[in-house]
Amino acid sequence: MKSVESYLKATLKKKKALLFVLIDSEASEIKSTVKLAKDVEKIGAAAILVGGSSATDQIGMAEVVKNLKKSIKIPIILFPGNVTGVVPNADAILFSSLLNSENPYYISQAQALGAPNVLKFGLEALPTAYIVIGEGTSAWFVGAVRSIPFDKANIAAMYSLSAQFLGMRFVYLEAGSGASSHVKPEMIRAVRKVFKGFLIVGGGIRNSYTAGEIVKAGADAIVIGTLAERGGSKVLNDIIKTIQSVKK
Ligand code: 1GP
Repeated sequence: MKSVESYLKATLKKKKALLFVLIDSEASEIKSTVKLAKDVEKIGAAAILVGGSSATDQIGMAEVVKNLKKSIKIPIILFPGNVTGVVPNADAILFSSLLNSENPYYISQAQALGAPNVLKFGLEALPTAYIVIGEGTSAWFVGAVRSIPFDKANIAAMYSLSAQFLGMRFVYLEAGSGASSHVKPEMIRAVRKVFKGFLIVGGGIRNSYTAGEIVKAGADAIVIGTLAERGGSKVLNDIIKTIQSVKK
């Protein structure tokens, strides 16, 4: 694999939209985690994200990533909620700044503390603006987020434009894992108008209709965690089919 970023771009060109499956390394045993990753690779997921805002067991996460690496070919991309989310053997990391945090630790300090290990472990850094929408989720709470209301599309667009001007090549619009509401198509459309890079949308996506609407609005990749963990492989199958047949 040349680089994860070029793989993602090339795969996006071919498939029109990508599915990333989020694995919480603390949610289940290694055996079932590996099985889940193999299953979603088979149905066409483009990458596995490992991490989340409340995954803090670095040793456990390193073990999960090591085992995943032996079992699947699609890239393993770290999705850290803190410096503890930087572990060896993954292919890349969403090197993210939580742009709408009220705590500078999540905007630039954790990044500074984590950067030496990103280098040491040879992880490809994908510069990402992480923007949290809505309230009440772990990402919102842990990240000390000043959340953007779901209906304030223009504010999300402003943050995304600033991400572009800051040179970030990825934006991740996050409603939060298990969120009762997903990011609305109107907001995605507003962001898509101004942000030219790779647009990831996740949180609260539970069916193929929603996934299709999110991709139609301009998302390049959607992230599914909770549904995959609960074993929704038929729904995941439908989601992949739907997002890859959507006309943007
Ligand atoms: C959370 O966007 C991801 O970081 C996935 O969310 O668990 O709601 O699918 P769900």
